Amino acid sequence: MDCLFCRIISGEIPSSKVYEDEYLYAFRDIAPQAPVHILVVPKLHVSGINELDEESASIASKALVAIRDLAKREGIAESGYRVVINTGRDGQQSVDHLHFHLLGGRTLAWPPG
Ligand code: IU
Repeated sequence: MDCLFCRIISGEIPSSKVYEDEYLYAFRDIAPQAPVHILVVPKLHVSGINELDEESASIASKALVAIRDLAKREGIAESGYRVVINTGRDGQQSVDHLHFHLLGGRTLAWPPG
């Protein structure tokens, strides 16, 4: 298994876990870009949006529900937050296992760089 996030999900590499269920694993980003920076990752390995199929797309929709609940729990639901899926080279995706960034806790700039 050479996928970093698969190794984090399996517990082989430690992480700061904030949520887990049958389909998803969420942990604090090791290099946070905002006071709240959580990665929500489907346990099923899929490289990114381009590789989504029916099963993984259904799990990705569960990630949105988990993000809704995490945002509430982290106290950023009312002030606002951003959900990001970096995709491919130009999208600055660095880990080829689909993941949602949940960013909040400060006013975020727009447009992104
Ligand atoms: P990206 O969208 O693929 O660029 O996001 C990968 C994220 O994984 C990035 O924000 C990293 O800081 C984060 N990360 C991590 O949390 N733990 C790690 O061991 C490694 C990367 I490597």
